[in-house]
Amino acid sequence: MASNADIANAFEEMAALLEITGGSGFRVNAYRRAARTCADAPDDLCVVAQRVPKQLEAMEGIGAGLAARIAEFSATGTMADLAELRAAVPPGLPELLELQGVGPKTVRTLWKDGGIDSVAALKAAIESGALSGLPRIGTAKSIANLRDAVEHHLAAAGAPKRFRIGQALPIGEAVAARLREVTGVAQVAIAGSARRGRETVGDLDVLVGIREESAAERVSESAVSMEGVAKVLARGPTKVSLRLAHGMQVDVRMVPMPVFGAALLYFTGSKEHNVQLRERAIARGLHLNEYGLFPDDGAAAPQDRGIAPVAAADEASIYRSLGLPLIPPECREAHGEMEWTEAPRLVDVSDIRCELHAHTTASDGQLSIVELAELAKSRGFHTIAVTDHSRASAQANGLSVERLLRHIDAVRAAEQAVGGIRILAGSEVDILADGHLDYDDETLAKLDLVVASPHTALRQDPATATERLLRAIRNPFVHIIGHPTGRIILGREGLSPDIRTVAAAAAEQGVALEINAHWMRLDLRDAHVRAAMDAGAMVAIDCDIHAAEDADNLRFGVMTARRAGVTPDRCVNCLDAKALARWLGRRRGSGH
Ligand code: DGT
Ligand code: CA
Ligand code: CA
Ligand code: ZN
Repeated sequence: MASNADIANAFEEMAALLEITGGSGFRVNAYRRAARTCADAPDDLCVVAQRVPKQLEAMEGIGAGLAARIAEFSATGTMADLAELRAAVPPGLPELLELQGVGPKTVRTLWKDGGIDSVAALKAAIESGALSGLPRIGTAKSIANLRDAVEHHLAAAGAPKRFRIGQALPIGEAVAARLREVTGVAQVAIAGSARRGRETVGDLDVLVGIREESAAERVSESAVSMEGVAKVLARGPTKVSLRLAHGMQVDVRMVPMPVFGAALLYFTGSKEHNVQLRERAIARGLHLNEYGLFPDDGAAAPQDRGIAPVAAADEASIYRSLGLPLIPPECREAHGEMEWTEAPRLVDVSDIRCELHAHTTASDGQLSIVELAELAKSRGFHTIAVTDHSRASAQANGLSVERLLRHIDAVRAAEQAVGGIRILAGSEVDILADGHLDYDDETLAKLDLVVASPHTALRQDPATATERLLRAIRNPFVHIIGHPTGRIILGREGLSPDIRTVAAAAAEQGVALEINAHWMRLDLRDAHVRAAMDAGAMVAIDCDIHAAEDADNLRFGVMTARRAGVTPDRCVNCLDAKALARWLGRRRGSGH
């Protein structure tokens, strides 16, 4: 599925191609504005295009025509206009735009004045010195920049494409469910980076435990005949590799049940974790491979020489034989887990007892307050916070102070009407570029809960971003910093604050840092959460609910938390109702 960044890139390329070919400045600007709007859109535009296409037109600078192109792109992965524009220039020309620091003006000069129509032609021209006569770009400095850009581009060209966990894992689960139905299959598990809960997945690894050898062929047949298989990359007696229509690769491996644990351990990785495990085995006179943990007799492939394994059927017994607790897959990243004497009691989805970041139809959500509360009740939550956007988020229909005050009344009324769940009147208030909040303190004081989030000016330098977040953390009315960096996975970098400084301030002020559970965000990311844990800060794992299905993203936030060693006592969503009320009140200097 296309990301917002993909859509933005398509518009950006259209603008650039128009500019190169001398198209109308008005259209160039329109496409460029659309690109910016799409890149900054908080929602997944493909999802919006499928669900409520009309909503696209509510975005800044997006009229019916551009909305139709977004819909076309999300359905087909391309735009007819873009294809037409590409066809109008030499085939190698658009690639020049991918070079760092090379815009349409430069490409036009290269093409019209230098006859350069591809990256290869540019490389040759740089090497032969043919560029030095050209206007504007013929200077030594500019040529050196171009040389760097070409080198970087050629190096990156071989890098494989990755997918976000929220797209990959459901596909893996569908594959696993199908293979589970095959006769002779005893167990199916997802392995690899998807099991470890990485934010992106290179390919899916699915492990199938079979009861008898004859089942392997049936598994392989079932796999290759799945809907959505674009290509069978490899098919052997124990392994099938497939490419799915949207480009994702799936590796399916069939193993006999007695070695399922060893295979699962091996194919879960990470590679670095496996290396450390094998070294540990050697130090103990053992030999670890994907068939089991064996006594080490100095020779290879013990499984082929009739040597009985010390452990092989399940992961726990292998870890135990290596003197380790069962290490949760999320923690198998060679981040010190070999030192563990016991496994920490990591936060789990079932520990989460409230949602503290959710939107209603008052701003850009799809649910009413009552619907949101019912959803939270169905999850067994004791509390749901209504945190619609503040006024600066105009594109998300953020609330003026007057609307906010009326909204608080509506929340109180809904709490009475629904019953059985605490509904907090909150706000997701914008952290403005300089760290000031979008509502004044007097207004914030009226709220039960304040989530403060950066939404704009996400390209600030690290020092400014750090100061910005610190100022928000020090505001006495703030409880949670929402998606602190504003990054979009595989989309935009977001802020790069000094996370240690931010985490230390959060710990000192009693402010929680959010792990936004949406798989496009996962913000804080795992490394940042680790910093938060080291600093003694609390985290909030929230779904930032805009639509009912967003609540299902909780597991991605929890996986990210587990990767960083978060225990339930460090997550505000694990507090019971009373403790949560105390925590919220403490920031305001009251017992609540
Ligand atoms: P990915 O697919 O790039 O998101 O990352 P992984 O971790 O899923 O990597 P992948 O699919 O190449 O391999 C799956 C697991 O299999 C990996 O985590 C560890 C194991 N594995 C694969 N190749 C090797 C290897 O050459 N050496 C070791 N020790 N383990 C390997
Ligand atoms: Ca993989
Ligand atoms: Ca793989
Ligand atoms: Zn939000």
